[in-house]
Amino acid sequence: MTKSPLQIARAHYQPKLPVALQNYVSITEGKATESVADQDDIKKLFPNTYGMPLLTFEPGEKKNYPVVNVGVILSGGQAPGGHNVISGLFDGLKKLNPKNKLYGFLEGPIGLVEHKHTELTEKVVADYRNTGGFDIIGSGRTKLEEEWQFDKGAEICKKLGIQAIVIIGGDDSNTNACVLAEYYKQKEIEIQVIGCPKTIDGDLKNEMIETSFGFDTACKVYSELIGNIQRDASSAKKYWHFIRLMGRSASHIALECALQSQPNVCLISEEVEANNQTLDDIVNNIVKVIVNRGNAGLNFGTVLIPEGLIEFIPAMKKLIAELNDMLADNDDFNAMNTDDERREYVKGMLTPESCNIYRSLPKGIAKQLTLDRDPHGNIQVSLIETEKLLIEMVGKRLAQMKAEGKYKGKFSAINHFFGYEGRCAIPSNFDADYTYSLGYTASILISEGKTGYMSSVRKLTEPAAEWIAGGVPITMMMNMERRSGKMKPVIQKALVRLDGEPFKFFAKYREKWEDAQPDYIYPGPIQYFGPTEVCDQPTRTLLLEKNK
Ligand code: FBP
Repeated sequence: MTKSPLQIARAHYQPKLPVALQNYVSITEGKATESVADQDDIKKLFPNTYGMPLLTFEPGEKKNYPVVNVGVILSGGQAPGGHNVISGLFDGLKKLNPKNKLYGFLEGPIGLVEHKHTELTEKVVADYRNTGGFDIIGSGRTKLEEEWQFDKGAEICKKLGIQAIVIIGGDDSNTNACVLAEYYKQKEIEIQVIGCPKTIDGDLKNEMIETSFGFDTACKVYSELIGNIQRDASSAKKYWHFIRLMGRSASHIALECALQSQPNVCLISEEVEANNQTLDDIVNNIVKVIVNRGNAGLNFGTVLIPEGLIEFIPAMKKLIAELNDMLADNDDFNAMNTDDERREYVKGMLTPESCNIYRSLPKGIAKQLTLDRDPHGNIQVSLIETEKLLIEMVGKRLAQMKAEGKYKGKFSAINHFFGYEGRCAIPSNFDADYTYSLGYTASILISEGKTGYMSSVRKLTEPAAEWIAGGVPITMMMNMERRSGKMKPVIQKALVRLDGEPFKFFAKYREKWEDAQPDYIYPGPIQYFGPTEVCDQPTRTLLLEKNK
């Protein structure tokens, strides 16, 4: 494989580890835990893995661990650092017992079910250290939820002598990891299951999981691009850039990018919902900023849009919920041949209120709302082009104002969608170190015989040596939610908190950023080598959350 000079240099980067992981570990057990909500239901559904204690690692004495074979799965969307979770897991396992073996299941959870696997040796892992992507074993979105799938998984584990599986995934994949751990325990099948918090969306976080990996790098990549666009906009002075950012339901990515680049407008879905805003309200707010800037002769600017926005406009949310229930396993709908046929069917099934909204949407957007759900029953918001919808609506409103003599400026807009550009970037030092530590932590949880835990590394705004590693029972993060028309136990998604410090900081300064004189920041590309204040900074979100 031909490599760039940066790739070659990065291959030699030695990720920083917390002190407790630098040698042998002793484990401190905390108190019994409870789920974040719906305790009775969750306890009933997870009788064998509910209530386990929090685990904290501290430096300890050398121990002799029995040999263990482990299988690892990358699940869901790519996130920078996945390869380093595997490197950390591999190095940890080899250190704890050189006879330990690591297998990778290929193309996501389906690899476990369909028995597609490969052994991950030092030679294989070496090529992927500190690199972006999930290509070492591939990823996929197959949902692991049926007992026959668990049994197929147990079959291949038995064949390969695998006693533990590590699932690297987001909230849904870790929910499934917990269900799998519970099932194997209940059936007395000796396979442990450990989860690892991955997702660029940043919505898998709580008291014990400060951030999911990949969020740092992805936001830095998008912020660089936004900064570059802002510099172009203020040079050419002729375009408004409407930039939709990945992040699924949560607006963490949009908010973090706003903190890093200071755009003229950034919408936060959670605020839209809290203020019961309509699509018209959102359009009016954007128009107000464009008119103010236009009146000052500044016919350019940036608008950041979280990709999940549409789901948070209350009336749209109701429409989407009705569509989700209607389209779950709907063979009639799936068998229809034309868009018109599907449109008529949908209109006939919706409540009158939702039907009116559905009819008012441009046909393209209405169709995007009915595209296939992902295997977890979520609408695929990455496929809904909200930025184009907003450009169209804002453009119409401004044209009307112009015709009425209320606006004299110009409006020319360009749409962007940033998502895939950042998901496989070379991990920042933060993500490279964090993921390596998460993988290493998983190797210890396994060797200590734990199951149903998520690997956790905390105190992340401190230097890596001071980070605290350990394990969090996955049941602790769960609550009951409606999915595909049924109540299910799932890990609670962390949305942007309007009373949280990152949002409060943004809300304090955003009017200034709207102003005639832009206060843009141009963050530039991620730096891997150089002064620590340039190379090792975590996200602004994390720093503000920790009052730094
Ligand atoms: P995960 O939740 O699996 O980490 O995926 C995150 C994400 O990048 C979202 O931001 C985005 O909506 C989605 O994946 C896109 O999915 P796909 O990769 O299937 O197009």
